[in-house]
Amino acid sequence: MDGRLPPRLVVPAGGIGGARFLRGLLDVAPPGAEITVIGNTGDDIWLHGLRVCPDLDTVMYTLGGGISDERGWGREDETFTVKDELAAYGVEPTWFGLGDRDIATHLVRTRMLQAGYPLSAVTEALCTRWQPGVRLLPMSDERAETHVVVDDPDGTVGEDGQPQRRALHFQEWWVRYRAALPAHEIVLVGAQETRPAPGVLEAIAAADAIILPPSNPVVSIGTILQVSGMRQALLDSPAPIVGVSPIIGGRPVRGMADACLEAIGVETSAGAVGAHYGARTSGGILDGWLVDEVDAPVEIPGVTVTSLPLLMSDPAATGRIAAAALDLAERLHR
Ligand code: FO1
Repeated sequence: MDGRLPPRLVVPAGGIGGARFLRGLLDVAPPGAEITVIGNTGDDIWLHGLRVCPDLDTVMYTLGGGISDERGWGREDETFTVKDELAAYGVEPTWFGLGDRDIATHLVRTRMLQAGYPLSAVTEALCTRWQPGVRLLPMSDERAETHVVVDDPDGTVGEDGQPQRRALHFQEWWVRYRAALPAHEIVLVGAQETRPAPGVLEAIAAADAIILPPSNPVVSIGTILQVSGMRQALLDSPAPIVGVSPIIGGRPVRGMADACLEAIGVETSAGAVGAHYGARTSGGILDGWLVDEVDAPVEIPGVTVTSLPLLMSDPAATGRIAAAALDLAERLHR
């Protein structure tokens, strides 16, 4: 990173996988490194009058020490009394795990949004408490939500005898239906109205390295790339862009990225996801790509591919993966 220490790192990130990777990156980054996280907000949802931002909260809680490690989302030592009371009233939706401690975050966020603060200011305020050790920016202050087009789960059939299609909010598809309903299309509703949040473009332009963590390539990284101007800003950045495969041995490590990749016609493999992101030299966004040894060798023209164990089985393993990503970025620094 042309000797300018401490390095400025930019990490577009989704939820659980991205947050876990960031914990390792913070462990191994040179002292004083400035890490800016561009958080996915396509998963955000209005629930019971509260604005819930799952991926921003997962990064904030994970790095701030409040995450439930066994769930990977929401708070540790959590209770779901309010959720149960809402269900007792027969108030839908009942399928989303709204925790009592977590609700405080949504109340603060909702009140600030309704007072006119942009999501970026809300996120900064919430992070004052959690001190995540990174600058957490939403990808955009404008609202854009991921919806998934499926055959109506109620089995409704149209006049033409074909299953009726419906757009479900991503959370309903992901949480209620466990992404088990085949997705005909995944759409970021409102993408055209989005702009990168304040500070995002500046961070990308000033970056020494941009790291794509093993987040969901479709509904997390893919969503962030749909924010107007985001992809171009990454391409214009002088920083090398290095990605970490979220797929090991043909399977996602967590979550259901395979259901998402199937929806966009991309094979669930480290090579196919790397090729999907594409080489920056041919209009894609990658200079480097880390794959697990079980998937090696992976050839992507224009992309430097290295292999190492990619299972983030514990903080030490995650640190090694993050260090390998930084090393590759160092080697690729133009
Ligand atoms: N994921 C689930 O699988 N079940 C849940 O009930 C659930 C609740 C939840 C509440 C708050 C939050 O911030 C995240 C929550 N998640 C839940 C995870 C979330 O749906 C996904 O992590 C992201 O949206 C995808 O990365």
